[in-house]
This record gives sequence, structure tokens and C-alpha cells, in this order.
Amino acid sequence: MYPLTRLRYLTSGESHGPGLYSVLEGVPAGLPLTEDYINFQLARRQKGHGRGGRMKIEKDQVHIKAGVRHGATLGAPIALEVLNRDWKNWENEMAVGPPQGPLKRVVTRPRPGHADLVGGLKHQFRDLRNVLERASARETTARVACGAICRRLLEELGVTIAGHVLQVGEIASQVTPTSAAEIQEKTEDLPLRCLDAEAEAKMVALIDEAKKNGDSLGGIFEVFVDGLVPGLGSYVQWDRKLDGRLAQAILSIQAVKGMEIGDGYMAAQSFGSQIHDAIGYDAEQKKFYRMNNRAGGLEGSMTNGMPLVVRGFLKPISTLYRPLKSVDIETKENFEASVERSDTCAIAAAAVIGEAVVAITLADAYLEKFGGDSLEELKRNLKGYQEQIEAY
Ligand code: EPS
Repeated sequence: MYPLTRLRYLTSGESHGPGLYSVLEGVPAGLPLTEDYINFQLARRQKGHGRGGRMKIEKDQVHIKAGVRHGATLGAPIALEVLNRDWKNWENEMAVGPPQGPLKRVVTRPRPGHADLVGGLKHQFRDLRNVLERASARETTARVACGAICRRLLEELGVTIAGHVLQVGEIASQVTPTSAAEIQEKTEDLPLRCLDAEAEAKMVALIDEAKKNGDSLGGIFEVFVDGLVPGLGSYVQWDRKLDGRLAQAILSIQAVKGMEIGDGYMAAQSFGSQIHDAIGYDAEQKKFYRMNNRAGGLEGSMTNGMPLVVRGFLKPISTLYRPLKSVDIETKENFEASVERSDTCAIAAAAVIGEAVVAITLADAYLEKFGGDSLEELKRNLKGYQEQIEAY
């Protein structure tokens, strides 16, 4: 069951193969959905200062191959395809059948920080391209496509999701968002999706300096979600806890090495009186609220009705144009690691990918609690619960 309970999805495809493919199962029937809606999210993933040359080649577009008819979901598995424009340059390197002629892109010098060496040891590959093609962050194209459908479902339930960039290297934003809508309005066309203009300018300069030095950078992204009902997730069993399910989702993004819910790291060094959110009640709205949101919208592994705030900590891209030392797996001699075309910093993309995986996890949590084989049935069940909460 862990980490998804009602939704299931698989992705498939190599970075330089024909395309990225995915199947998303469990979406109720009757959800209005178009390819354009998904394409808008795919385009957002390609943006960001520090993205590499591949983003100049690709213009990611989804083709819905099953599960949607006349603009609405059927309640059946939804099959998605995003073709790789770069494939035409790799047809021999990545041919399904035997290569027609010598291969030019064999990898025997693993890049420190990527899956190259361990993947080769694990699968007994002599050409580590067999690893990097699937380990590549190109796979997140398929996850964003599936996430877009879940985002669409959440919109119908009054939920708004927005990601933004909190830090690049040591440069941190000093601006805290008040809503997902504010993030959407203010950051969509920015180079690094950062609410703090002064910090963003320094981030851009730092990325340019890293690129000049053949180096790379990571950073911290934050996903902010408004409109969630209290009670999603559960405190009764480890694999139903929403904290853990969100952690799996965020930490499964390529290059993410850490995750935080609300001010989790701050909490570890604080007194309880400094960190727990006092409770209030709005009689007019008939709604409990918290005086602060240091818990990031989760208490007891369940949503508490406050905005959900989760952060992902992205390590610097593994490919360095000034590579680190490595060892050739054939000669066992010390060499500099191989260099693959790459980004300098993909933090802006990570914020969009973070939105997608959070959307998948939250859509699953709604379906877990409210069920519904059709969107209307799901909405009806949610409304009944909302009335229950108001009458509490
Ligand atoms: C990426 C596609 C890849 C990389 C990058 C992100 O394309 P290519 O390998 O052809 O350049 O640019 O992936 C990585 C940096 C990595 O280390 O996995 C994408 O579509 O996001």
C-alpha cells in the first residue's frame, strides 16, 4: 500500500530513448482533462535559470493514449506519452536492436554522485550508459505529467498547490509566502521562482559563476498547499501516516537528499513552547485554526486544515564540467569522471517536480478518505465530511 493507497502510477523510458511513458490508475471518471493542461505543467518543469542544453532541444508535449474520452477521464488507467525530440540523435546509441555501427557514447568512468557506478555493479553493466539513461532526471517529465492530472483533480476539490525556491547554495530567500496563490502570481515568470528579488539576483549570479567554473549547485525548494481539509492521512498505522508518504514522494525525486515538513529542523532545536502551534476557533467560519503553522499543516501525521508546507533539499547536479576524480571500470585506472551534457542548477525544475509528487500523494489521500468512482461522487462525499467538520 505504501506510499499510495488508491492511486497507482508507473513511469518508463530512458533520457535519450524514443520517449517517456507512464500509466496513472485510480483517477475517478468525469474529471475534465486536456493535453494542454498537462503541457502547461511540462513547460513549467523545463524553465529555470541554470537549466542545461537539453531544454533547448525539448518542448515537452504529452499525448494521452488511453483513459480519457471527449475531454473527461473514464475512470480507467490513463496512459501518457512524452516523446524525446533528442531521440533522432541517439537512434543508434539507444537502438532496441543491435547497433548499426560503432557506439560513440559508451560510459566507463562513473560520475561521483550519480547512479553510474552502483547501477553498473548492481546490474553487471559494462556500459554505464545503461544506468544513467534511466537514472537521469529526464524521468521527472513523466512524473510531472501524472502529477498534473492529480493537480487537476485537487483543483476540483478546492486545493491549490505552488512551489517556489527558498535557497540556492548558501543564498537564502528572506520572504515567507502567505498563500499558494501568492506564489503562483509572483513567481511563475521569474528565473528561479524565488519570492525574494534581491536573493534571486544573487542566486542567478552564483549559478553563472558555478557554470563558468564547470561546477554545479543545488538548493532548497518549498511546496505550499492551500485548501486541504483536516484529517487526511492517519495516526493509526505507519504506512498510512501522511508525513511518511510525503517524505517518500519528495525524497524519490532525483538528487533530493533531504526533506522537511514545516519547520521540522527548527523544531529539533527549540523548546515546545516555541514551536507548537496554539489552537484557535473562528466561530463565524466554524473552523479551528492554528495561531502559527510551524507544523507545516500536519499534526499526528494528518492534515490539520492549515496550509501544507514541505521542503526538499536538492544536492548539486552530479555532472561537473570540471569533473572529479573517478576510476575507469575497465582499466581500474584513476581518471576524471565522464562529462554528460547537464544543468548547472535544476532547483527551479525541482520546485515544479515537488508540486507534482505532492499532488499525487494528496490526490491519493483524498481518494483514500472519500473514495468515489466519479468526480461527482467524490465531491459529494467530501461535502458531507466538510459539513460534519463544521458541526463538530
Ligand atoms: C533533464 C534531462 C537530461 C539532463 C538533466 C535533466 O538531459 P540530457 O542528459 O540529454 O542533457 O539535462 O538530467 C541531469 C542533469 C541528470 O543528472 O540526470 C531533464 O529533462 O530534466
